[in-house]
Amino acid sequence: MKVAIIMGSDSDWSIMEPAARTLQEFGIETEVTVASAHRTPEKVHAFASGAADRGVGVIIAGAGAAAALPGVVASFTTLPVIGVPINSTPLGGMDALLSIVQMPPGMPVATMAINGAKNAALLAIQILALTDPALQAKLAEYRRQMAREVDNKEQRLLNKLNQAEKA
Ligand code: RP5
Repeated sequence: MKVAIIMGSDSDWSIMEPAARTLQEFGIETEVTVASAHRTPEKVHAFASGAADRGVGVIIAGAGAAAALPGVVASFTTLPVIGVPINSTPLGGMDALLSIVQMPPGMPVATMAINGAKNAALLAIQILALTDPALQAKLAEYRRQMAREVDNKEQRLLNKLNQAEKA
């Protein structure tokens, strides 16, 4: 199954790109769309209502400002929708975070941290992995690699502290 990434503007791409890259790392087919809940509502409707038929399993929706996009997308599909609030206004992304997280009962959007596109991709992969053992194995290896990196960071810090002590 594919993952669809939709965002409110091309100006959101620098924040959403890590999601696309992470999905690519895991070999997940991805489609990318720019559409705005307020400025191109018909396009959003067509995107979301046709997503399941296009083979999409999870939708990642990023938007800044009065970020209606993830919620509106969710209203047109029963696919899981993961929202990424984007810091693109003087309010620092709090506007988008509150817009996305405060969905009414009955219409959930799984809301990530402000600019949390990478985690959106990982959550999408975890959802797809529920029915894909090969993907589960890749996720397990990803976690092991992450743990090795933390150990390396610790080692680098300890080395630095030891050197400072000797100096
Ligand atoms: C939101 O308004 C978009 O998601 C973007 O974060 C912000 C600014 O859009 P542009 O003016 O760059 O098109 O709808």
